[in-house]
Amino acid sequence: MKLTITSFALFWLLLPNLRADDGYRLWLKYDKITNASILTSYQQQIQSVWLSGNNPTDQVIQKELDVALSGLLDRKIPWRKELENHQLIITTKGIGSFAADQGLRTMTDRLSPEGFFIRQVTLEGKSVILVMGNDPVGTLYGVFHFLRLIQMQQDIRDLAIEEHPRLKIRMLDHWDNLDRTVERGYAGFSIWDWHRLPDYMDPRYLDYARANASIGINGAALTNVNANHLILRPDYLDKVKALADLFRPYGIKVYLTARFSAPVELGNLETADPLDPRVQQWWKNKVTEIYTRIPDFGGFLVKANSEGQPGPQNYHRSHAEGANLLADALAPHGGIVIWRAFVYSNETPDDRAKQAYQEFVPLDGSFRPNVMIQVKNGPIDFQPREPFHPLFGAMPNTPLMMEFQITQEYLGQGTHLVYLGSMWQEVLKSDTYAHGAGSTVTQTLKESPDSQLTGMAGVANIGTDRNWTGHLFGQANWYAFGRLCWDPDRSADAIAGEWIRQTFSNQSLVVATIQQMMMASREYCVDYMTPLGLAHLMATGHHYGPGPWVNNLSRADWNPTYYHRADSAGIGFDRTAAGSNALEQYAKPVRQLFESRETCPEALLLWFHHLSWQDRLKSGQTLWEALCHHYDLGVSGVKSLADQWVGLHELIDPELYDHVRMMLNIQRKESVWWRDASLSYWQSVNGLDLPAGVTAPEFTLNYYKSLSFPYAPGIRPRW
Ligand code: GCW
Repeated sequence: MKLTITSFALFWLLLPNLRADDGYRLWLKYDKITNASILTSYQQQIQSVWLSGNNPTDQVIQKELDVALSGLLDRKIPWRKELENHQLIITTKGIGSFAADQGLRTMTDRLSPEGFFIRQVTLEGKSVILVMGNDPVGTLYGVFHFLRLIQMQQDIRDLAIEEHPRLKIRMLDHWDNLDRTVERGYAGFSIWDWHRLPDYMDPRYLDYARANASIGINGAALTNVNANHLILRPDYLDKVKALADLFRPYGIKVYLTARFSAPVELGNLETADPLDPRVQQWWKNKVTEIYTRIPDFGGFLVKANSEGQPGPQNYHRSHAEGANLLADALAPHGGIVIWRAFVYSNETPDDRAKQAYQEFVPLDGSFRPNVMIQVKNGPIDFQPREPFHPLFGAMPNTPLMMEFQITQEYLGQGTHLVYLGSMWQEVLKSDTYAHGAGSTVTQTLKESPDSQLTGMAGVANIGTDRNWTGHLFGQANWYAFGRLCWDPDRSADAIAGEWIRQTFSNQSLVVATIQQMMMASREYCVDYMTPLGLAHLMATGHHYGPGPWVNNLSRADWNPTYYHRADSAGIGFDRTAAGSNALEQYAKPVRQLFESRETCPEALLLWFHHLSWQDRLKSGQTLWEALCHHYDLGVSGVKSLADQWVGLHELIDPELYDHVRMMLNIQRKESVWWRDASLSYWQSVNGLDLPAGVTAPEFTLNYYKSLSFPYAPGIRPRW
């Protein structure tokens, strides 16, 4: 018996390629290339590697290449420090003799921070592939780019690639609490094991850094914006330092969230007033304490005077005065403040969509030069679809940073396949007309008054789940976020293709099918949750399922009824001049486009307009018919995702296949739930029959209302 077990184990050990894939390796799998002719050709083209530097980043590069090349090429590639034919040369500008080579001079001169080139060149008569970075991290990025090409089985003959990031700050915001819960996290607990840090360094930290570096992410705010002052206590700073040290060779800077009231809570002062000299001194000392441990600390991310967080307004000071307090403390060390624009007041009865703009535009120009304002993609809150935030382009004297939400708080959380690349692209490509046609959101991000302060942040979807993101396709959103930060003009479709090839397979049927699934998925989600420009219809607290009927929350603008405004006559939020006039915050051409019902894209109709149920849309359908039709499209869309997936059964790793199949089954049921609950509610309001061909909801409205999910993951803690 004993013998049988041993030989069984041995059998599995000897056949590593048969091991099912649990998703842990993300898009860095490095499995042997199965196509024999491609494998042979790569083996011929990469016969040795020369790494010319030896700094900590080079050491990271060496390890990565060792694992990657021996996996992909199925043989150990020797390291040699002399020029050979068919060599892969990894070097950094200013190191070694390659940079001085006359023929390479122009290219080398052109390199910019974090940039790299990859070229097939002939040096001293030897044909080599040269990966050269402007700086060590640029070289690392070049190496990951090269490995991506191999993983995607691209032709590596005659390479002539030159890349540099279009945005400087490319960061993940973790909404991770010190007790390891993650606000809006659907992939288990926080990967930061604060209790055991700094002595126990979970190997995951390294894999986290590798994954981020592989897609160009260079910053991480480790803690929740609903902040805990304890992170600023010396023992916690030691823990943060351990992470910062580990991330440094990967080019990742650490940021922390600063709780505005920390001088009171931690410093025993009786005030946190930004104009009080004791408070200013406290922050200066605290920041020095941080930089003593972490010389390249990135800075603070702050949520202030928003949803109960303390802030300068507690002391009748402005957001600028609050941000500048921290900026002054950070400036001598080169740190920055990232101040969030996600504010809406308890007292203001005005349309919530208008409030951030009202608060921040008057402050344009009054922030210190090391302050960035972080603006959510839309004016409300990471909904399945929102128009772009009117702040983009409206604060020309202040660097604005995009904030996307990678974690799918409002888009099916941990169980729905929704590729966000296409949603982000839609926002980035929107024309703000801030300086005439062509001022896309991307353009406004690039045109920061300080060319060093451009950036994008994404609320992370990472947790302790073995596959990091809960739903395997959550990995695609992490990946796409990084790739879009690097180049916001890269197409979401192409990024999906890259991710699929590295995650599943290079077979064209697999790539084409999954690409199509991904690109369609977001619109399906919009259709079964919030079609035609509706928003914020999720149930209270968890935001998971439908709750369009909710109208009992303490604040009007937390209630779905506030957002849809449905009654027996019609539905939608009038944001034209006749209504809240939120449209006045957009440049004229945008305003005009949205103001007229004729030209307003149907996808945003009920965001900007209140319509009667019987109004006719362009299709000739009444609004009610169109709404029902969209819910159906969403539901049938998810069914088609599930069907397409089944078609890939034999072509995908069985464990990954099953994982996604089961998730799609949940999504299928829940899309029906969303449609049925929503339709029952709308019917209870408008008294209309369902149009012919629309399936009646399975249960009564009371049933949908009765559902409760007290333990749904990611619920924000009460404080
Ligand atoms: O989307 C809302 C979330 C809150 C979050 C807030 C914010 C961190 O429901 O959980 O708090 O946005 O962005 O600050």
